[in-house]
Amino acid sequence: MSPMEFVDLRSDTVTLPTEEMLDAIRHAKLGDDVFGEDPTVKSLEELAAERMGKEAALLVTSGTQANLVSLMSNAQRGELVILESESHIYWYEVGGVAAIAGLLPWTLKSQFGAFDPEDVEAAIRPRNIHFPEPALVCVENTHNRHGGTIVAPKQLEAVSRVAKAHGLLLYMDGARIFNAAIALRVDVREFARHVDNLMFSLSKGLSCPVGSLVVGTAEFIEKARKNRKILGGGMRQAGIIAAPGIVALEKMVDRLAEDHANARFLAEGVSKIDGVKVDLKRVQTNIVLFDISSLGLADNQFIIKLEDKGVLALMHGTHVVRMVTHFGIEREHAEKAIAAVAAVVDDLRLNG
Ligand code: TLP
Repeated sequence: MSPMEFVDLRSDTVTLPTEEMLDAIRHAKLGDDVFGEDPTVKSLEELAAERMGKEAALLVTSGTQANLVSLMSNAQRGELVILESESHIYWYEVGGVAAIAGLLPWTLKSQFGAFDPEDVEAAIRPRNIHFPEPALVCVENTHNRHGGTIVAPKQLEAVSRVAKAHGLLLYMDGARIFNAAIALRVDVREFARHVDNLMFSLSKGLSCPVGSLVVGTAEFIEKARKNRKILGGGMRQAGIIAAPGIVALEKMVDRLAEDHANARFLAEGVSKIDGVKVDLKRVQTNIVLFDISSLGLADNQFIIKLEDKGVLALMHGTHVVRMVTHFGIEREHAEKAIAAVAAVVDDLRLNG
């Protein structure tokens, strides 16, 4: 919960560290991680690699840095990267894919985040003097802009088959991959095994203050470590970031199921309100999107009115509101959010 007793549903990034995380920070054994001497960072990286069934991992400052480091480590400047047209990398990462990694983004539409393998096949043009070299395919799981939707292991496998057949690598922005694993009740390795490398965030549903992990082969992580350094992401006593990450992997993964149950409750409640449309099929994890186009409000007007009722949310495009459940949001807060949406809609009706 944020200060002032707002029900803060803007993002799972607003989560605060648990007492156990704060204790772990206080007692972490530290060293200079640029010299490879921080034992807590090493433990977290080993744990992350083991959880994903990969050889090695690298702690980075943010999800955006994780994606950028991974793009740089998976492809050479001037090469082509296939991105999902609503992906976080394409929409929200300041164009780092082009500006810094120097890659040509080639976007494809998808069904809730899952590419049709035939579309991927068609996008990979034959080697030709006129064409950029295709290097990489990226998937996002869960998919943020589609509403926290899951790309199932089978769907990943189908894309992986096409990528492999053409000598391309497959990378997953798995910022919320543990949400996908918990929702489908499968080991997270079931997702990770179909991609060459991936990242996941500590600072979202897992409640850590800072950090993401890039995970893959030892060779890839060595390149990623160097690319992290060129981006200024080499950290010194980073054990204070890693310590809560270890707590998160051990204690905060299973509870994501509560966030999903609360998101479902919230979505069903909001879907009963006249004038608000929710696509319940998309509510698969901790994100709820609802369409308010019939209310005829411009820009942030709905969000401002919700805030007056003590609930914080974000606009997601012009007529879609996003609410995200997370640690600290209980059933009663979801109830309060439903009541607030209903009250805003009622006020609008009364005041024309
Ligand atoms: N997403 C944030 C905002 O940037 C929109 C959020 O509130 O959802 N990949 C995915 C799939 C993400 O959702 C995000 C963050 C990132 C990468 C970037 O992570 P950070 O914010 O740590 O750089």
